[in-house]
Amino acid sequence: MTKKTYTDYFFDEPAYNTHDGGYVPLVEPDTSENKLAVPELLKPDKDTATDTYYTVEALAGETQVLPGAKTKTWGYNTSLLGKTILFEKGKMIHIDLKNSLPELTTFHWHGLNVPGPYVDGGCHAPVYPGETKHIDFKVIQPAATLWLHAHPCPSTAEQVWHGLAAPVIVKDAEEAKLPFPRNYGVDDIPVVLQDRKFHEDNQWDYNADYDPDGVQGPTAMINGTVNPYFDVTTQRVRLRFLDGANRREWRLHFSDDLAFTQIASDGGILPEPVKFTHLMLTCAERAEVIVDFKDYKPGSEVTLYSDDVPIMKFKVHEFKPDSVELPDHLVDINNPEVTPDAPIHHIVMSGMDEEVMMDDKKFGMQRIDSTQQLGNVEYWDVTNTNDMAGGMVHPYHMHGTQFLVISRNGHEPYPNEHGYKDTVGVNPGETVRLKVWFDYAGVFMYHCHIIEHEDGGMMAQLEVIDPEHPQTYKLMDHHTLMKAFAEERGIKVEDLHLAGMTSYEKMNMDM
Ligand SMILES: [Cu+2]
Repeated sequence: MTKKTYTDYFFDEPAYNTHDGGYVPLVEPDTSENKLAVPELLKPDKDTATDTYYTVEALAGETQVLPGAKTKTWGYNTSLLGKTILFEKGKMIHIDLKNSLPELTTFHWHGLNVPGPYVDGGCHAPVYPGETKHIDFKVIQPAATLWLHAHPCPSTAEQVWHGLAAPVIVKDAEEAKLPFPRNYGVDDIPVVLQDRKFHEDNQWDYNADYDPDGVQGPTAMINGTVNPYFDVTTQRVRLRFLDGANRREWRLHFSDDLAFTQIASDGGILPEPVKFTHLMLTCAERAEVIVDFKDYKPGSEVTLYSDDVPIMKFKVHEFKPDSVELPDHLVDINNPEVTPDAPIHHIVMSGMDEEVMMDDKKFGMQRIDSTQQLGNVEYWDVTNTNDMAGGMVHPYHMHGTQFLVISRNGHEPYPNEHGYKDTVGVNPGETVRLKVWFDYAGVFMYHCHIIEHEDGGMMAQLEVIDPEHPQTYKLMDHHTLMKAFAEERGIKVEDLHLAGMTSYEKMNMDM
């Protein structure tokens, strides 16, 4: 495989979140170590050669995260985060979306190529408390690590903070032929990176910690586990990293500068594996990596850090030697020609705090900001104009597509950006050119994935139009949404406080 080992994070150092005035540094927790929780696989209600049926239930519960009082948490089919949901390419999937929470939520399939806006599960697909909605779709994309999270703007950030985020794994025949570890829970695990602040009685308090540039906490929480360790029982371990934090960037590296190999990005397997010692993930990005423990003896420990703070340990046990080498070339990437005469989309992310905007506007639920014809392949030039105090990296995400990163300010993308992505970190002063196409018509959102920025209005939506089958969509409106939240809480709309709305109020704008 490729010989070069990269040693940097690629992103612009002056824009790291550590330079943000409101940055909350990670602190090593002073609790005893805990075995890493590996989410169980969600059991299908029924599974045939062609169809899989699931019930995904959003529920409120309590979780023993720290010693002492349990933390009030939300999750999918479990009290915190969610069971891992498996999809097989080519199959029809049927899901009952059940909301057992005290308030409305949506079920957004981040990274999944499905029709918008209802199956996609953005803000236009509310499921009210006590209600069950049903979706059906076909899995048409390659093997990848995706995720499910709540998306009821402007309360997405608070619901994700409560715990509504679950790993989703897509499998296919091509991935199955590659020499990757894939024994789930043993040598292939999701690693959901989040951070929280624990208040009195080990509770989370979103409003107390609110920051319009993104809520952070000093304690790293990996798969819902604080101070975790994982037992390594095979020479190679595949980690499916997901930055599931509201705001935090993770700058990952191992003790001894142990090199590791990225094999997949957000939307699937990379064309070539990329070896490095350091990896930065911005919010919502995924990276599948293989770590080779061949140089470690049983009894030794390997530590994973973010910046200088240890966040997870790997305890090495006896394992069978493994001489598998990754091939230089993993998969072919479909890189279609741009449609002649297609327009180039220009997207500008600007501002910080309550002033965040996309194209000088805040998100409007009923406004379509852009259109693209189904079947067209078009360039999207995404600019981050934010240069206040070094600026910040905005992770730009599009629903309903896996795009290709073509260039950064006219230069080659980073070495690990040659595969499909749905989220890309854009540095201050940078324009990232994307090549974008859609498999389905519909209304899809695009936004910064610092979740407080998206709730605060750094978000817009496009309609993908199939001229042969024109459709109209019932889009959620702000009044209906606020009324529903107020009713669920038994209060008047005037008394309703949703953190994200403060950004609109301060700028005298409507959603
Ligand atoms: Cu942002």
